[in-house]
Amino acid sequence: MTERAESTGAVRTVDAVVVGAGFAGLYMAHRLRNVMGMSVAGFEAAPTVGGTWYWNCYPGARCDSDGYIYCYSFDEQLLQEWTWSGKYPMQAEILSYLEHVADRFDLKRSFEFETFVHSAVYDDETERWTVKASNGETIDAKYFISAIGTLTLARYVPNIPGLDEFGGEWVHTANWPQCGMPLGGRKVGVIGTGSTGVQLISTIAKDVGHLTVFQRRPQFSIPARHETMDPTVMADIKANYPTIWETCRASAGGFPFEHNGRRAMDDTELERRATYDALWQEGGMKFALASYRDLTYNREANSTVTAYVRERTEERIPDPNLRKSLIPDDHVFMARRVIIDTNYFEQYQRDNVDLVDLRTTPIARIVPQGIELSDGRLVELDLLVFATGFDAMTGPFLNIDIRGREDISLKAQWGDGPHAYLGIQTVGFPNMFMITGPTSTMGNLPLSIETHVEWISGCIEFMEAHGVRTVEATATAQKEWSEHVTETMAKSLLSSTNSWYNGSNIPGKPKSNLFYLGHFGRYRELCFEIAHDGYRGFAFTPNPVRSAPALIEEAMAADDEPGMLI
Ligand code: NA7
Repeated sequence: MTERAESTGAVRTVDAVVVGAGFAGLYMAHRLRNVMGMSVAGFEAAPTVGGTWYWNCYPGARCDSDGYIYCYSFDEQLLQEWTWSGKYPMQAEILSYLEHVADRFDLKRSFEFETFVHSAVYDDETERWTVKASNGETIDAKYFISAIGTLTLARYVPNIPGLDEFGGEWVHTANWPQCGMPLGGRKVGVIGTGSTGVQLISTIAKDVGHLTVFQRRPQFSIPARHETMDPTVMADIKANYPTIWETCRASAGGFPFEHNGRRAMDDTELERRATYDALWQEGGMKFALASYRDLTYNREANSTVTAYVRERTEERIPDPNLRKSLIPDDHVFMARRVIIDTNYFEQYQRDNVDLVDLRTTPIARIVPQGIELSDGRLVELDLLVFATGFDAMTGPFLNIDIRGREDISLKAQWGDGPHAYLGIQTVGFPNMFMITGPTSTMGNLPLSIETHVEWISGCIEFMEAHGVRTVEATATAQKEWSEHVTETMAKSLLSSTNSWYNGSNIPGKPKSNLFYLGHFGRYRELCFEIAHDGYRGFAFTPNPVRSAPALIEEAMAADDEPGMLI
Protein backbone atom coordinates (compact mmCIF):
# COMPACT_ATOMS: atom_id res chain seq x y z
CA MET A 1 0.00 0.00 0.00
CA THR A 2 1.47 3.37 -0.92
CA GLU A 3 0.94 6.16 1.60
CA ARG A 4 0.90 8.88 -1.04
CA ALA A 5 0.48 9.02 -4.76
CA GLU A 6 3.67 8.67 -6.77
CA SER A 7 4.06 10.47 -10.05
CA THR A 8 5.95 8.51 -12.70
CA GLY A 9 6.22 10.72 -15.75
CA ALA A 10 2.83 11.27 -17.29
CA VAL A 11 1.30 8.45 -15.28
CA ARG A 12 0.06 8.95 -11.73
CA THR A 13 0.25 5.81 -9.59
CA VAL A 14 -2.29 5.40 -6.83
CA ASP A 15 -3.91 2.65 -4.85
CA ALA A 16 -7.43 3.36 -6.04
CA VAL A 17 -9.36 5.34 -8.59
CA VAL A 18 -12.82 6.43 -7.48
CA VAL A 19 -15.19 7.71 -10.17
CA GLY A 20 -17.89 10.06 -8.90
CA ALA A 21 -18.14 12.46 -5.96
CA GLY A 22 -21.73 11.94 -4.89
CA PHE A 23 -22.82 10.10 -1.75
CA ALA A 24 -20.88 6.99 -2.83
CA GLY A 25 -17.62 8.54 -4.03
CA LEU A 26 -17.23 10.87 -1.05
CA TYR A 27 -17.63 8.12 1.51
CA MET A 28 -15.41 5.73 -0.47
CA ALA A 29 -12.64 8.34 -0.67
CA HIS A 30 -13.01 9.00 3.06
CA ARG A 31 -12.68 5.30 3.97
CA LEU A 32 -9.75 4.65 1.68
CA ARG A 33 -7.77 7.81 2.29
CA ASN A 34 -8.66 9.05 5.78
CA VAL A 35 -9.32 5.73 7.52
CA MET A 36 -7.06 3.29 5.66
CA GLY A 37 -4.24 5.65 4.58
CA MET A 38 -4.41 4.72 0.90
CA SER A 39 -3.85 7.01 -2.06
CA VAL A 40 -6.93 7.88 -4.07
CA ALA A 41 -7.43 9.57 -7.42
CA GLY A 42 -11.03 10.72 -7.61
CA PHE A 43 -12.75 12.04 -10.74
CA GLU A 44 -16.00 13.93 -11.02
CA ALA A 45 -17.62 15.31 -14.17
CA ALA A 46 -19.38 18.14 -12.29
CA PRO A 47 -17.53 21.22 -11.00
CA THR A 48 -18.16 20.16 -7.41
CA VAL A 49 -19.41 17.31 -5.24
CA GLY A 50 -23.03 16.08 -5.18
CA GLY A 51 -23.45 13.70 -8.11
CA THR A 52 -27.12 13.41 -8.98
CA TRP A 53 -27.88 16.12 -6.41
CA TYR A 54 -25.65 18.51 -8.30
CA TRP A 55 -27.14 17.91 -11.76
CA ASN A 56 -30.83 17.67 -10.84
CA CYS A 57 -31.36 21.30 -9.85
CA TYR A 58 -34.64 21.78 -11.74
CA PRO A 59 -37.32 23.74 -9.85
CA GLY A 60 -39.02 21.53 -7.28
CA ALA A 61 -36.25 18.89 -7.11
CA ARG A 62 -36.67 17.33 -3.72
CA CYS A 63 -35.86 14.08 -1.98
CA ASP A 64 -38.70 11.58 -1.52
CA SER A 65 -37.20 10.19 1.71
CA ASP A 66 -37.11 11.87 5.11
CA GLY A 67 -33.94 13.98 5.26
CA TYR A 68 -32.91 12.65 8.65
CA ILE A 69 -32.29 9.21 7.16
CA TYR A 70 -31.26 10.37 3.68
CA CYS A 71 -27.73 11.01 4.90
CA TYR A 72 -24.65 9.21 6.19
CA SER A 73 -24.92 7.24 9.39
CA PHE A 74 -21.23 6.41 9.86
CA ASP A 75 -20.23 9.42 11.95
CA GLU A 76 -22.18 10.27 15.09
CA GLN A 77 -20.72 13.78 15.27
CA LEU A 78 -21.80 14.48 11.69
CA LEU A 79 -25.32 13.33 12.54
CA GLN A 80 -25.42 15.60 15.57
CA GLU A 81 -24.14 18.71 13.82
CA TRP A 82 -26.49 18.65 10.81
CA THR A 83 -30.09 19.82 11.19
CA TRP A 84 -32.59 19.20 8.41
CA SER A 85 -35.00 22.05 7.71
CA GLY A 86 -37.97 19.87 6.81
CA LYS A 87 -39.31 16.44 6.13
CA TYR A 88 -38.24 16.11 2.48
CA PRO A 89 -35.15 18.21 1.75
CA MET A 90 -34.87 20.20 -1.44
CA GLN A 91 -31.96 19.52 -3.81
CA ALA A 92 -30.08 22.64 -2.62
CA GLU A 93 -30.16 21.46 0.99
CA ILE A 94 -28.82 18.01 0.12
CA LEU A 95 -26.11 19.62 -1.96
CA SER A 96 -25.14 21.85 1.00
CA TYR A 97 -25.03 18.76 3.19
CA LEU A 98 -22.67 16.98 0.78
CA GLU A 99 -20.50 20.12 0.52
CA HIS A 100 -20.38 20.15 4.31
CA VAL A 101 -19.33 16.48 4.39
CA ALA A 102 -16.64 17.09 1.75
CA ASP A 103 -15.23 20.03 3.73
CA ARG A 104 -15.49 18.31 7.08
CA PHE A 105 -13.46 15.31 5.88
CA ASP A 106 -11.29 17.39 3.53
CA LEU A 107 -12.30 15.28 0.56
CA LYS A 108 -12.23 17.71 -2.34
CA ARG A 109 -8.45 17.51 -2.64
CA SER A 110 -8.79 13.86 -3.65
CA PHE A 111 -10.94 14.71 -6.68
CA GLU A 112 -10.35 16.27 -10.07
CA PHE A 113 -13.56 18.12 -10.92
CA GLU A 114 -15.01 18.81 -14.36
CA THR A 115 -13.13 15.73 -15.42
CA PHE A 116 -14.73 12.78 -17.13
CA VAL A 117 -13.23 9.28 -17.04
CA HIS A 118 -13.08 8.04 -20.64
CA SER A 119 -11.61 4.58 -20.14
CA ALA A 120 -10.48 2.06 -17.56
CA VAL A 121 -8.49 -0.89 -18.83
CA TYR A 122 -7.22 -3.85 -16.81
CA ASP A 123 -3.78 -5.24 -17.63
CA ASP A 124 -3.60 -9.03 -17.18
CA GLU A 125 0.18 -8.96 -16.68
CA THR A 126 0.56 -6.14 -14.18
CA GLU A 127 -2.85 -6.88 -12.64
CA ARG A 128 -3.50 -3.15 -12.48
CA TRP A 129 -5.94 -0.68 -14.02
CA THR A 130 -5.02 2.12 -16.41
CA VAL A 131 -7.57 4.92 -16.21
CA LYS A 132 -7.67 7.82 -18.67
CA ALA A 133 -9.49 11.04 -17.93
CA SER A 134 -10.60 14.05 -19.94
CA ASN A 135 -7.96 16.29 -18.31
CA GLY A 136 -5.28 14.23 -20.10
CA GLU A 137 -4.25 12.34 -16.99
CA THR A 138 -3.42 8.65 -17.01
CA ILE A 139 -3.69 6.85 -13.70
CA ASP A 140 -2.23 3.50 -12.78
CA ALA A 141 -4.20 1.92 -9.94
CA LYS A 142 -4.66 -1.40 -8.21
CA TYR A 143 -8.37 -0.80 -7.59
CA PHE A 144 -10.95 0.75 -9.90
CA ILE A 145 -14.08 1.76 -8.00
CA SER A 146 -17.22 3.03 -9.62
CA ALA A 147 -19.27 5.46 -7.57
CA ILE A 148 -21.08 6.73 -10.65
CA GLY A 149 -24.62 6.36 -9.38
CA THR A 150 -27.70 4.94 -10.97
CA LEU A 151 -28.92 7.82 -13.10
CA THR A 152 -26.24 10.48 -13.33
CA LEU A 153 -24.92 11.38 -16.78
CA ALA A 154 -27.30 8.96 -18.48
CA ARG A 155 -30.04 11.40 -19.38
CA TYR A 156 -32.57 10.13 -21.86
CA VAL A 157 -33.90 12.46 -24.54
CA PRO A 158 -36.29 10.65 -26.91
CA ASN A 159 -35.63 10.91 -30.58
CA ILE A 160 -38.57 13.09 -31.64
CA PRO A 161 -38.27 14.35 -35.22
CA GLY A 162 -37.63 18.07 -35.58
CA LEU A 163 -35.89 18.82 -32.28
CA ASP A 164 -32.96 20.38 -34.17
CA GLU A 165 -35.31 22.85 -35.79
CA PHE A 166 -36.99 23.98 -32.56
CA GLY A 167 -36.77 27.77 -32.33
CA GLY A 168 -37.13 28.00 -28.54
CA GLU A 169 -34.91 26.58 -25.79
CA TRP A 170 -34.96 22.97 -24.72
CA VAL A 171 -33.45 21.27 -21.69
CA HIS A 172 -33.39 17.90 -19.91
CA THR A 173 -34.29 18.22 -16.24
CA ALA A 174 -30.97 16.66 -15.17
CA ASN A 175 -29.14 19.34 -17.11
CA TRP A 176 -31.07 22.31 -15.79
CA PRO A 177 -28.77 25.37 -15.71
CA GLN A 178 -27.32 25.89 -12.24
CA CYS A 179 -28.16 29.59 -12.51
CA GLY A 180 -31.80 28.74 -13.21
CA MET A 181 -33.96 29.56 -16.21
CA PRO A 182 -36.42 32.39 -16.73
CA LEU A 183 -39.98 31.03 -16.64
CA GLY A 184 -42.21 34.04 -16.02
CA GLY A 185 -44.67 34.63 -18.84
CA ARG A 186 -43.17 31.88 -21.02
CA LYS A 187 -44.99 29.13 -22.86
CA VAL A 188 -43.48 25.98 -21.40
CA GLY A 189 -43.96 22.36 -22.45
CA VAL A 190 -43.01 19.42 -20.25
CA ILE A 191 -42.67 15.91 -21.70
CA GLY A 192 -42.73 13.22 -19.00
CA THR A 193 -44.72 12.74 -15.82
CA GLY A 194 -42.49 10.50 -13.69
CA SER A 195 -41.19 11.65 -10.28
CA THR A 196 -39.21 14.44 -11.93
CA GLY A 197 -42.00 15.73 -14.16
CA VAL A 198 -44.45 15.66 -11.26
CA GLN A 199 -42.12 17.70 -9.00
CA LEU A 200 -41.33 20.17 -11.77
CA ILE A 201 -44.93 20.65 -12.94
CA SER A 202 -46.22 21.12 -9.38
CA THR A 203 -43.61 23.82 -8.79
CA ILE A 204 -43.54 25.85 -12.01
CA ALA A 205 -47.23 25.90 -12.97
CA LYS A 206 -47.80 29.07 -10.94
CA ASP A 207 -44.73 30.81 -12.43
CA VAL A 208 -45.02 30.21 -16.15
CA GLY A 209 -47.21 31.99 -18.67
CA HIS A 210 -48.67 28.74 -19.96
CA LEU A 211 -47.80 25.14 -19.23
CA THR A 212 -48.56 22.21 -21.53
CA VAL A 213 -47.88 18.75 -20.10
CA PHE A 214 -47.31 15.98 -22.63
CA GLN A 215 -48.15 12.73 -20.86
CA ARG A 216 -47.58 9.31 -22.38
CA ARG A 217 -48.73 6.97 -19.56
CA PRO A 218 -50.27 8.31 -16.35
CA GLN A 219 -48.77 7.22 -13.03
CA PHE A 220 -50.02 6.86 -9.49
CA SER A 221 -48.90 9.60 -7.15
CA ILE A 222 -49.60 10.01 -3.47
CA PRO A 223 -49.48 13.15 -1.33
CA ALA A 224 -46.10 13.84 0.27
CA ARG A 225 -47.45 16.01 3.09
CA HIS A 226 -44.18 17.84 3.40
CA GLU A 227 -43.72 19.86 6.57
CA THR A 228 -40.99 21.96 8.12
CA MET A 229 -38.93 20.35 10.83
CA ASP A 230 -40.07 20.99 14.37
CA PRO A 231 -36.89 21.60 16.46
CA THR A 232 -38.12 19.30 19.22
CA VAL A 233 -38.68 16.51 16.69
CA MET A 234 -35.17 17.00 15.30
CA ALA A 235 -33.74 16.95 18.84
CA ASP A 236 -35.60 13.74 19.53
CA ILE A 237 -34.27 12.22 16.29
CA LYS A 238 -30.72 13.18 17.23
CA ALA A 239 -31.10 11.65 20.67
CA ASN A 240 -32.35 8.41 19.12
CA TYR A 241 -30.13 8.07 16.08
CA PRO A 242 -28.49 4.76 17.11
CA THR A 243 -31.88 3.05 17.40
CA ILE A 244 -33.17 4.71 14.23
CA TRP A 245 -30.22 3.42 12.19
CA GLU A 246 -30.47 -0.02 13.72
CA THR A 247 -34.10 -0.14 12.54
CA CYS A 248 -33.18 1.15 9.07
CA ARG A 249 -30.32 -1.35 8.66
CA ALA A 250 -32.59 -4.27 9.47
CA SER A 251 -35.60 -3.08 7.48
CA ALA A 252 -36.93 -4.13 4.08
CA GLY A 253 -36.07 -0.86 2.36
CA GLY A 254 -33.54 0.88 4.59
CA PHE A 255 -36.23 3.08 6.13
CA PRO A 256 -37.14 3.65 9.78
CA PHE A 257 -40.45 1.91 9.25
CA GLU A 258 -41.52 -1.54 8.13
CA HIS A 259 -44.71 -3.12 6.81
CA ASN A 260 -47.22 -4.03 9.51
CA GLY A 261 -46.46 -7.76 9.21
CA ARG A 262 -49.97 -8.66 8.02
CA ARG A 263 -51.25 -9.74 4.61
CA ALA A 264 -53.90 -7.45 3.14
CA MET A 265 -56.55 -10.19 3.04
CA ASP A 266 -55.94 -11.05 6.74
CA ASP A 267 -57.89 -7.89 7.58
CA THR A 268 -61.54 -7.09 6.96
CA GLU A 269 -62.43 -4.42 4.44
CA LEU A 270 -63.08 -1.97 7.29
CA GLU A 271 -59.73 -2.71 8.91
CA ARG A 272 -57.92 -2.28 5.61
CA ARG A 273 -59.68 1.02 5.03
CA ALA A 274 -58.57 2.23 8.47
CA THR A 275 -54.99 1.16 7.73
CA TYR A 276 -54.90 2.92 4.37
CA ASP A 277 -56.67 6.04 5.71
CA ALA A 278 -54.16 6.48 8.53
CA LEU A 279 -51.16 6.08 6.25
CA TRP A 280 -52.67 8.28 3.52
CA GLN A 281 -53.03 10.97 6.14
CA GLU A 282 -49.33 10.64 7.01
CA GLY A 283 -48.39 10.71 3.33
CA GLY A 284 -45.17 9.89 1.54
CA MET A 285 -43.49 6.54 0.89
CA LYS A 286 -44.79 5.28 4.20
CA PHE A 287 -48.19 4.81 2.57
CA ALA A 288 -46.65 2.30 0.18
CA LEU A 289 -44.14 0.64 2.46
CA ALA A 290 -45.66 0.60 5.93
CA SER A 291 -48.97 -1.11 5.30
CA TYR A 292 -49.39 -4.75 4.23
CA ARG A 293 -46.47 -7.01 3.50
CA ASP A 294 -47.85 -8.55 0.32
CA LEU A 295 -48.88 -5.54 -1.78
CA THR A 296 -46.00 -5.84 -4.22
CA TYR A 297 -46.33 -9.53 -5.01
CA ASN A 298 -49.93 -10.63 -4.42
CA ARG A 299 -52.41 -9.39 -7.01
CA GLU A 300 -55.47 -9.74 -4.78
CA ALA A 301 -53.75 -7.85 -1.97
CA ASN A 302 -52.56 -5.24 -4.41
CA SER A 303 -56.04 -4.75 -5.88
CA THR A 304 -57.18 -3.39 -2.50
CA VAL A 305 -54.52 -0.69 -2.37
CA THR A 306 -54.80 0.12 -6.08
CA ALA A 307 -58.56 0.65 -5.70
CA TYR A 308 -57.96 2.84 -2.65
CA VAL A 309 -55.38 5.05 -4.39
CA ARG A 310 -57.60 5.37 -7.46
CA GLU A 311 -60.52 6.49 -5.30
CA ARG A 312 -58.46 9.04 -3.35
CA THR A 313 -56.94 10.37 -6.58
CA GLU A 314 -60.37 10.79 -8.15
CA GLU A 315 -61.21 13.11 -5.24
CA ARG A 316 -58.29 15.27 -6.31
CA ILE A 317 -59.43 15.59 -9.95
CA PRO A 318 -62.92 17.08 -10.29
CA ASP A 319 -63.03 16.89 -14.14
CA PRO A 320 -64.09 13.36 -15.24
CA ASN A 321 -62.24 13.65 -18.57
CA LEU A 322 -59.04 14.60 -16.82
CA ARG A 323 -59.53 11.70 -14.40
CA LYS A 324 -59.56 9.32 -17.35
CA SER A 325 -56.30 10.75 -18.59
CA LEU A 326 -54.52 11.16 -15.26
CA ILE A 327 -55.34 7.92 -13.45
CA PRO A 328 -53.51 4.81 -14.69
CA ASP A 329 -55.43 1.85 -16.00
CA ASP A 330 -52.49 -0.06 -17.54
CA HIS A 331 -50.64 -0.93 -14.33
CA VAL A 332 -51.26 -1.34 -10.62
CA PHE A 333 -50.06 0.78 -7.71
CA MET A 334 -46.40 0.03 -6.87
CA ALA A 335 -45.70 -1.67 -10.22
CA ARG A 336 -43.69 1.47 -10.95
CA ARG A 337 -41.56 3.52 -8.59
CA VAL A 338 -44.07 5.30 -6.32
CA ILE A 339 -44.33 9.04 -6.94
CA ILE A 340 -45.02 11.41 -4.10
CA ASP A 341 -46.25 14.90 -4.78
CA THR A 342 -47.39 18.20 -3.41
CA ASN A 343 -50.57 19.37 -5.14
CA TYR A 344 -49.69 17.75 -8.46
CA PHE A 345 -53.15 16.79 -9.72
CA GLU A 346 -54.51 20.10 -8.43
CA GLN A 347 -52.34 21.99 -10.97
CA TYR A 348 -54.60 20.82 -13.79
CA GLN A 349 -57.36 23.03 -12.38
CA ARG A 350 -55.32 26.12 -13.22
CA ASP A 351 -56.36 28.11 -16.31
CA ASN A 352 -52.77 28.22 -17.55
CA VAL A 353 -52.19 24.43 -17.47
CA ASP A 354 -53.19 21.98 -20.22
CA LEU A 355 -52.69 18.26 -20.50
CA VAL A 356 -52.02 16.52 -23.80
CA ASP A 357 -52.78 12.81 -23.48
CA LEU A 358 -50.27 11.29 -25.90
CA ARG A 359 -52.13 7.98 -25.90
CA THR A 360 -54.98 9.60 -27.83
CA THR A 361 -53.03 12.42 -29.50
CA PRO A 362 -49.36 11.55 -30.06
CA ILE A 363 -46.67 14.07 -30.97
CA ALA A 364 -46.24 14.25 -34.74
CA ARG A 365 -43.07 16.33 -34.74
CA ILE A 366 -41.28 19.25 -33.19
CA VAL A 367 -41.46 22.36 -35.35
CA PRO A 368 -39.71 25.75 -34.94
CA GLN A 369 -42.73 27.21 -33.06
CA GLY A 370 -43.39 24.25 -30.76
CA ILE A 371 -44.95 20.81 -30.95
CA GLU A 372 -47.26 19.61 -33.68
CA LEU A 373 -49.70 16.91 -32.60
CA SER A 374 -51.06 14.05 -34.68
CA ASP A 375 -54.43 15.83 -34.99
CA GLY A 376 -52.68 18.80 -36.65
CA ARG A 377 -52.86 21.03 -33.56
CA LEU A 378 -49.81 23.23 -32.90
CA VAL A 379 -48.78 23.81 -29.28
CA GLU A 380 -46.63 26.92 -29.31
CA LEU A 381 -43.66 26.80 -26.94
CA ASP A 382 -40.78 29.03 -25.83
CA LEU A 383 -39.23 26.33 -23.64
CA LEU A 384 -39.46 22.56 -23.99
CA VAL A 385 -38.45 20.48 -20.95
CA PHE A 386 -37.62 16.80 -21.22
CA ALA A 387 -38.47 15.11 -17.92
CA THR A 388 -37.99 11.84 -19.76
CA GLY A 389 -35.76 10.01 -17.31
CA PHE A 390 -32.56 8.07 -17.60
CA ASP A 391 -30.82 5.06 -19.07
CA ALA A 392 -30.68 3.86 -15.48
CA MET A 393 -28.04 1.70 -13.87
CA THR A 394 -26.14 0.47 -16.94
CA GLY A 395 -26.08 3.80 -18.82
CA PRO A 396 -23.51 5.44 -16.52
CA PHE A 397 -21.20 2.39 -16.83
CA LEU A 398 -21.46 2.12 -20.58
CA ASN A 399 -20.49 5.78 -20.96
CA ILE A 400 -17.01 4.67 -19.96
CA ASP A 401 -14.91 2.26 -22.04
CA ILE A 402 -14.28 -0.33 -19.33
CA ARG A 403 -12.20 -3.37 -20.29
CA GLY A 404 -11.34 -6.29 -18.05
CA ARG A 405 -9.32 -9.48 -18.42
CA GLU A 406 -8.30 -10.33 -22.00
CA ASP A 407 -9.56 -6.93 -23.12
CA ILE A 408 -13.23 -7.95 -22.66
CA SER A 409 -15.38 -4.84 -22.83
CA LEU A 410 -18.09 -4.31 -20.24
CA LYS A 411 -20.39 -3.20 -23.04
CA ALA A 412 -19.98 -6.57 -24.78
CA GLN A 413 -20.22 -8.46 -21.50
CA TRP A 414 -23.49 -6.72 -20.62
CA GLY A 415 -24.98 -6.82 -24.14
CA ASP A 416 -28.01 -8.81 -22.94
CA GLY A 417 -28.26 -6.93 -19.63
CA PRO A 418 -25.90 -6.51 -16.69
CA HIS A 419 -24.42 -9.41 -14.76
CA ALA A 420 -22.96 -8.98 -11.30
CA TYR A 421 -22.48 -10.71 -7.98
CA LEU A 422 -24.29 -8.88 -5.16
CA GLY A 423 -24.15 -5.79 -7.37
CA ILE A 424 -20.55 -5.34 -6.21
CA GLN A 425 -18.38 -7.13 -8.78
CA THR A 426 -18.75 -8.56 -12.26
CA VAL A 427 -16.85 -11.57 -13.57
CA GLY A 428 -13.85 -10.74 -15.76
CA PHE A 429 -13.10 -7.42 -14.07
CA PRO A 430 -10.70 -8.11 -11.19
CA ASN A 431 -10.31 -5.42 -8.52
CA MET A 432 -13.16 -3.43 -10.02
CA PHE A 433 -15.80 -2.68 -7.41
CA MET A 434 -19.21 -1.16 -8.05
CA ILE A 435 -20.96 0.82 -5.33
CA THR A 436 -24.67 -0.05 -5.73
CA GLY A 437 -24.03 -1.55 -9.15
CA PRO A 438 -26.61 -3.56 -11.12
CA THR A 439 -28.50 -6.20 -9.10
CA SER A 440 -28.02 -4.47 -5.77
CA THR A 441 -30.90 -3.26 -3.62
CA MET A 442 -32.77 0.00 -4.02
CA GLY A 443 -34.61 1.67 -1.15
CA ASN A 444 -32.89 4.29 0.96
CA LEU A 445 -29.83 4.78 -1.23
CA PRO A 446 -27.39 6.46 1.18
CA LEU A 447 -27.70 3.41 3.42
CA SER A 448 -27.24 0.99 0.50
CA ILE A 449 -24.18 3.04 -0.46
CA GLU A 450 -22.75 2.87 3.07
CA THR A 451 -23.26 -0.89 3.08
CA HIS A 452 -21.28 -1.30 -0.12
CA VAL A 453 -18.54 1.19 0.78
CA GLU A 454 -17.98 -0.56 4.11
CA TRP A 455 -18.00 -3.97 2.45
CA ILE A 456 -15.57 -2.88 -0.28
CA SER A 457 -13.19 -1.14 2.12
CA GLY A 458 -13.29 -4.24 4.35
CA CYS A 459 -12.41 -6.45 1.38
CA ILE A 460 -9.57 -4.15 0.30
CA GLU A 461 -8.22 -3.99 3.84
CA PHE A 462 -8.29 -7.77 3.99
CA MET A 463 -6.42 -8.00 0.67
CA GLU A 464 -3.79 -5.45 1.65
CA ALA A 465 -3.20 -7.07 5.02
CA HIS A 466 -2.58 -10.46 3.44
CA GLY A 467 -0.71 -9.75 0.25
CA VAL A 468 -3.62 -10.48 -2.06
CA ARG A 469 -3.15 -9.01 -5.53
CA THR A 470 -6.60 -9.52 -7.07
CA VAL A 471 -10.18 -10.32 -6.19
CA GLU A 472 -12.84 -11.34 -8.67
CA ALA A 473 -16.36 -12.73 -8.35
CA THR A 474 -16.59 -16.34 -9.49
CA ALA A 475 -18.81 -17.27 -12.43
CA THR A 476 -20.77 -19.72 -10.27
CA ALA A 477 -21.52 -17.16 -7.58
CA GLN A 478 -22.56 -14.58 -10.16
CA LYS A 479 -24.85 -17.08 -11.90
CA GLU A 480 -26.50 -18.14 -8.63
CA TRP A 481 -26.98 -14.53 -7.57
CA SER A 482 -28.47 -13.63 -10.98
CA GLU A 483 -30.91 -16.53 -10.70
CA HIS A 484 -31.98 -15.36 -7.26
CA VAL A 485 -32.40 -11.77 -8.52
CA THR A 486 -34.47 -13.03 -11.47
CA GLU A 487 -36.70 -15.18 -9.24
CA THR A 488 -37.27 -12.26 -6.88
CA MET A 489 -38.10 -9.91 -9.74
CA ALA A 490 -40.46 -12.47 -11.31
CA LYS A 491 -42.49 -12.65 -8.07
CA SER A 492 -42.84 -8.88 -7.92
CA LEU A 493 -45.51 -6.84 -9.66
CA LEU A 494 -42.67 -4.52 -10.67
CA SER A 495 -41.93 -6.92 -13.51
CA SER A 496 -45.50 -6.54 -14.80
CA THR A 497 -45.04 -3.20 -16.55
CA ASN A 498 -42.43 -1.21 -18.43
CA SER A 499 -40.35 1.23 -16.41
CA TRP A 500 -36.77 2.28 -15.77
CA TYR A 501 -36.59 -0.40 -13.05
CA ASN A 502 -36.25 -3.06 -15.73
CA GLY A 503 -34.64 -1.05 -18.51
CA SER A 504 -37.72 -1.03 -20.70
CA ASN A 505 -37.99 2.78 -20.70
CA ILE A 506 -35.14 3.00 -23.22
CA PRO A 507 -35.83 1.91 -26.81
CA GLY A 508 -33.56 -0.99 -27.74
CA LYS A 509 -32.30 -1.59 -24.21
CA PRO A 510 -32.73 -5.23 -23.17
CA LYS A 511 -35.34 -5.70 -20.47
CA SER A 512 -33.37 -7.06 -17.53
CA ASN A 513 -33.08 -7.21 -13.78
CA LEU A 514 -31.30 -3.99 -12.93
CA PHE A 515 -32.13 -4.18 -9.23
CA TYR A 516 -32.47 -6.79 -6.52
CA LEU A 517 -35.96 -6.44 -5.10
CA GLY A 518 -35.29 -8.54 -2.00
CA HIS A 519 -35.26 -7.38 1.62
CA PHE A 520 -32.56 -4.77 2.23
CA GLY A 521 -31.77 -5.85 5.80
CA ARG A 522 -31.33 -9.48 4.80
CA TYR A 523 -29.27 -8.50 1.74
CA ARG A 524 -27.01 -6.40 3.96
CA GLU A 525 -26.62 -9.28 6.38
CA LEU A 526 -25.86 -11.63 3.50
CA CYS A 527 -23.08 -9.35 2.18
CA PHE A 528 -21.33 -9.29 5.53
CA GLU A 529 -21.95 -12.98 6.17
CA ILE A 530 -20.26 -13.72 2.82
CA ALA A 531 -17.27 -11.62 3.93
CA HIS A 532 -17.12 -13.50 7.24
CA ASP A 533 -17.27 -16.74 5.38
CA GLY A 534 -13.95 -15.95 3.65
CA TYR A 535 -15.61 -13.91 0.89
CA ARG A 536 -17.65 -16.80 -0.41
CA GLY A 537 -18.01 -16.55 -4.19
CA PHE A 538 -14.96 -14.33 -4.63
CA ALA A 539 -11.61 -15.70 -5.86
CA PHE A 540 -8.35 -14.20 -4.58
CA THR A 541 -4.90 -14.24 -6.22
CA PRO A 542 -2.91 -15.51 -4.49
CA ASN A 543 -5.34 -17.35 -2.32
CA PRO A 544 -4.54 -16.67 1.33
CA VAL A 545 -2.84 -19.76 2.79
CA ARG A 546 -4.81 -19.70 6.01
CA SER A 547 -8.57 -19.78 6.05
CA ALA A 548 -10.11 -16.47 5.14
CA PRO A 549 -12.45 -16.30 8.16
CA ALA A 550 -9.45 -16.56 10.47
CA LEU A 551 -7.79 -13.71 8.60
CA ILE A 552 -10.91 -11.60 8.87
CA GLU A 553 -11.00 -12.15 12.62
CA GLU A 554 -7.37 -11.00 12.76
CA ALA A 555 -8.06 -7.95 10.67
CA MET A 556 -11.02 -7.13 12.87
CA ALA A 557 -9.02 -7.49 16.03
CA ALA A 558 -6.40 -5.10 14.65
CA ASP A 559 -9.00 -2.66 13.46
CA ASP A 560 -9.88 0.17 15.82
CA GLU A 561 -12.62 1.36 13.47
CA PRO A 562 -15.46 -1.02 14.33
CA GLY A 563 -17.93 -1.82 11.62
CA MET A 564 -15.39 -1.86 8.81
CA LEU A 565 -15.70 -5.55 8.07
CA ILE A 566 -19.07 -6.39 9.51
P1 NA7 B 1 -39.04 8.28 -15.25
O1 NA7 B 1 -39.68 7.83 -14.01
O2 NA7 B 1 -38.36 7.27 -16.12
O3 NA7 B 1 -40.14 9.08 -16.07
C1 NA7 B 1 -39.91 9.46 -17.41
C2 NA7 B 1 -41.17 10.05 -17.97
O4 NA7 B 1 -40.91 10.42 -19.33
C3 NA7 B 1 -42.34 9.07 -18.01
O5 NA7 B 1 -43.52 9.78 -17.76
C4 NA7 B 1 -42.29 8.57 -19.45
O6 NA7 B 1 -43.51 8.11 -19.94
C5 NA7 B 1 -41.89 9.82 -20.16
N1 NA7 B 1 -41.33 9.55 -21.49
C6 NA7 B 1 -40.21 8.86 -21.78
N2 NA7 B 1 -40.04 8.80 -23.10
C7 NA7 B 1 -41.07 9.47 -23.66
C8 NA7 B 1 -41.45 9.75 -24.97
N3 NA7 B 1 -40.73 9.32 -26.01
N4 NA7 B 1 -42.58 10.48 -25.19
C9 NA7 B 1 -43.30 10.90 -24.13
N5 NA7 B 1 -43.00 10.66 -22.87
C10 NA7 B 1 -41.90 9.95 -22.63
O7 NA7 B 1 -37.92 9.40 -14.96
P2 NA7 B 1 -37.89 10.49 -13.80
O8 NA7 B 1 -36.75 11.40 -14.09
O9 NA7 B 1 -39.21 11.10 -13.60
O10 NA7 B 1 -37.60 9.67 -12.50
C11 NA7 B 1 -36.47 8.79 -12.43
C12 NA7 B 1 -36.11 8.59 -11.00
O11 NA7 B 1 -35.35 9.70 -10.54
C13 NA7 B 1 -37.24 8.53 -10.03
O12 NA7 B 1 -37.92 7.32 -10.01
C14 NA7 B 1 -36.56 8.87 -8.73
O13 NA7 B 1 -35.94 7.73 -8.19
C15 NA7 B 1 -35.53 9.86 -9.13
P3 NA7 B 1 -44.04 6.61 -19.63
O14 NA7 B 1 -44.63 6.70 -18.27
O15 NA7 B 1 -42.83 5.72 -19.67
O16 NA7 B 1 -44.99 6.31 -20.69
